Parts: sequence; C-alpha cells; structure tokens
Amino acid sequence: MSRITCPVMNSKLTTAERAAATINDGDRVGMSGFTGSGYPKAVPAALAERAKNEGGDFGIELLTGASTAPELDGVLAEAGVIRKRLPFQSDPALRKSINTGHTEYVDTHLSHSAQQAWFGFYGNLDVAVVEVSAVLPNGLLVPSSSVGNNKTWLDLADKVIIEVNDWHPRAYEGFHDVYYGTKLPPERRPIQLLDPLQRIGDPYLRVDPEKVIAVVETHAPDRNLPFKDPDENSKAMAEHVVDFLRFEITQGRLPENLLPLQSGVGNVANAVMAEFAHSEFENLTAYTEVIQDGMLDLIDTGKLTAVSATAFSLSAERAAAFNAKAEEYKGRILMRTQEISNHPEVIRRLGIIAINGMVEADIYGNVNSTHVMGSSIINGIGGSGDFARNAFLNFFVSPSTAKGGKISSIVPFASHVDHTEHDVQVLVTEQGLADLRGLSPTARAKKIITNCAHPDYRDRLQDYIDRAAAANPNGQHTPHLLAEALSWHENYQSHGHM
Ligand code: 0RQ
Repeated sequence: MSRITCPVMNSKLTTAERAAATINDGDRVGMSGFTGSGYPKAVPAALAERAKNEGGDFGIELLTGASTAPELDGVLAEAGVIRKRLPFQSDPALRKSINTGHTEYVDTHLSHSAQQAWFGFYGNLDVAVVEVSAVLPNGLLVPSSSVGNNKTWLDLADKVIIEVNDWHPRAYEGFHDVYYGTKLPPERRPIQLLDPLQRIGDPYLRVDPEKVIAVVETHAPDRNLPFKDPDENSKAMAEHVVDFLRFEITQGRLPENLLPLQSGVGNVANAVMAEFAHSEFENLTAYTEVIQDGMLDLIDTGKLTAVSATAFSLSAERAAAFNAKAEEYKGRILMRTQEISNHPEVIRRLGIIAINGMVEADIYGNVNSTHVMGSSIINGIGGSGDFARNAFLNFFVSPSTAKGGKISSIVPFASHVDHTEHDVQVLVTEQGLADLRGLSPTARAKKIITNCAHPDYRDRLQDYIDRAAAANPNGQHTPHLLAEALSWHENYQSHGHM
C-alpha cells in the first residue's frame, strides 16, 4: 500500500531529477539527516548529477541535523556542490572538501542550529528536503529514523521537497514527539519536560501543502555503518566509567538506577553502553541524541526502560532487527527534535550523565573533540558541548595514545579547544580515570598525568609542568611554557611522533 494517502501530496509525486531541478545555484537548503539516519536518499544524488552535467560552479549552502551518509554529503561533496555546511558532519569526501578549503564549515552546537536559523542568523532558507516514513490522509508527516532539525526546515523553507521512504517501518507512527511550543525571545516559556518519555509535542511533522513542490518515493536503507567490536582499550575505559558510577552511588551522589544517560557517537561510546549490559544496574533511562546498537541491546535486556533521542545510528544488522519488530519498542523510545533532545534547560533539569569521545585533553583538562593537530577537522563538536556543559556529570573518553603510540592523547596544551577546563569533569583513558571535580588546575594536572597519560609520556608531561612552574614564579595558577606548549604537536608534524 502506498505510504502517501493524502490526495494533495499524491498529486505532487515526481522523480528525484525533477525535484532536484527546482533547487537553484546559491540556494540555502535544509536537509533531514542525523548520524546516518533519516536523510533524503534520492534528491541529493540527482542534484549532484545535475551539477556535474551542467559543469560550471553550481553550489549550495547545506544545513542538516547532523552527519548524513555517502548518498547525501558524499555525493554532493564529490561533485563539489557544497559551498557551506553546518552543523555536524562525518563523511570522508566532505571532510576532505572542508580541510582543503573548498567547503566553508560552521561547527555549531547541535542545540543551537535550529534556534539560530529561527533567529535569522543564517539568512533565508530557500528549500527543505526532508525524508519521512509516511504521509497521512490529512497531510501530516510521519517522521522516519531521525527528527533532527526537520521541523525547523519545514517551517522556515520557502519550498519543500518530501522524500517518502518505505524501507522504514510503517510502525514509526507513534515514536516521535515534535515540540511546537518554541517561541523566540522574549516570548519563550519554560519547557515542561520532567521525564525522558514525557510527551510535550505532536507525533507528526506539519507542512504547509502550498509550499510542497515535489514528493519523491524511495525504498532505500539508512547508512548503517558497522561498529567495531569493543577492543581491550574500550572495555577498560568502559569499566572505569562503570566502576566510577558505582562509587558515586556509594557516596550518595547518584541513585541506584543512576540518572538519564547520554552517550556520544563512535566506537568507544558504543562500547561503554555494552559494558552496562554486563553490570548490575537496572531500570536505567537515557536522554540522549543517538541510539546506537549498544543502547538497543540494553533495551532488549530490559536494563534500559526509557530512551529519548533524536536519531538512530545502527549497524545494518541491528537496523534490520529493529525494523522487523519496531512495534515492540513503542512506548520505550521517544524521538524528539534536536533542539529538545539537546536542550540545555532540559539536560540541566534532568541531571544527565554525559559520556563523549575526545581526540585529546591537556594536562589542565581542556578537551579537543574535533581537530587533528589543531588544523584538520574530523567530525565536529556535535552535541558534546550541549550535553557536557549542562550535565550533572560528564565524562570524556579516549585511548591514551593514537596512531600506534606515536601520539599522546594527553598533551601539555590542547591544539584546539571544544570543551574548556571549566566544563570538563572526568577524563578517562584505558590507563584510568581522573575525577577533576572541584580541583584547581595544578591538582587536575597531577591527576590527569598519573591516572590517564600513557606511561611512555608521563615523565615528559611531569617534566613540562615542573619546568613551567619553575619558570613562572608569579604564574603558579596554570603554569605553561608558551614556546613549548604546542611543541609535541610540532614534533609529530616534523618527526612523525610526539
Ligand atoms: O582515526 O580511524 O584514521 O585511525 O581519530 O578515533 O579512537 O576510533 O574514536 O570513534 O570514538 O571517535 C572524538 C572523533 C572519537 C568522536 C571522536 C583519530 C583516530 C581515528 C577516531 P583513524 P577513535 P571514536 C554526540 C557526541 C565529537 C562529537 C561528539 C567525535 C579517529 O567521539 O567525533 O562527541 N566526537 N558528539 O586515530 C590524532 C589524536 C587522536 C587522533 C584519535 N589525539 N590525534 N588523531 N585520533 N585521537 C553525538 C553527536 O554529536 C551526533
């Protein structure tokens, strides 16, 4: 049976090529998609093809929810179409386009992107291209595997293109909660969300049918990247996190079933979730952005009773299993817009435990989540800042070394700072865990070097700090040797090791 049961929307059915032809050079386009799910699968490829055929320097500004997939960011970046992009991305072709200076990349916090569009900070939105799983007889849209910024793009865009993908289970109806109460300051009101599964919005996205210029049918899976099986390092990090949470319970600082969890993207974050499965914790909840395999496993074993998120990011195997029995997860998963899933007010109120990956941290606790050697972007800050700064408790996790030990993830000075020393509470490597709460910079440095740095780099870090302290009699608060602070990175660039 067709997924489009609205006569008006049915009358707009067309091909991806015709839909793509309505997008103009220079347009600002908001597309759906968050961590490889719920992105349009056909129109971006048709647009890339059209740009290639036309030649010249056809280009658009592209806004999404977060990272997408080869069928969106990949094809458009390879065709050289993306002039400007925001917010989070993780596609290799797009990363290259950004790092070689072809694409301008604006790495905003994920909770900021919708509101900044509403504030008018990005200019007019010309087109929205949004994937949904069904269109109801009254024209309401059933979202698919991510909600992201879709509500905002549909509301703000002058023209709308809808992709209806019947690969998604029809049972998605009832999984979503789209908040329509957002107003601009000074009209804003408190967001009355007191529990991860509490509904505060509608199950559907709305769209003005007058604005819909094309509807395209697709049948194509989400990106569905495989996860690495947790290695020894990620298991060790996961154990440190879980042990620490146990300790916090004994100290009366956390309840037995913890507080709602947020887990970031990547293999390490997924491994931490897997570790919870082997733990004694029960009745856990999550208020997060992304549901990866590890979190779905926790729901299956009954350890996790409620999850609020904005997107799935599953392996192909797990996505197939979910799609086959989606109905059974209803009532335990609620998918929200990213302005709500990542809302500082809600994160602060619920008291989230945030666990995110990092690239490097410095001895004083500044964290780099995004850049290699200060210059080349990997993915982006994503939601890590939204969650970390407003969390009850935050963890940043990374192996203590990268590139076969040639890089230390603990450095004298972070080559790029996403999370300042003021925001970072607990650092974790396979070596151990440094609880930085309530510590001065020099006390933090001692803990980070002793507990987190790899033994191969510990003495050199200590030597750095000792010499920095000796050289700065009136700079004992955060002693640095400015000429040497980034010398480890320089060493790597010149000699191939830190
Ligand atoms: O590169 O694959 O080429 O070897 O960085 O590193 O160890 O596989 O870690 O998959 O957990 O990702 C920070 C990138 C970690 C991720 C980051 C190299 C390393 C490898 C990946 P290779 P791992 P993970 C909410 C949360 C920001 C967004 C965020 C991330 C690659 O967690 O993007 O937190 N975070 N969002 O070799 C040079 C170092 C390095 C290094 C690692 N010190 N120097 N390269 N690498 N450390 C979700 C969303 O926002 C959507």
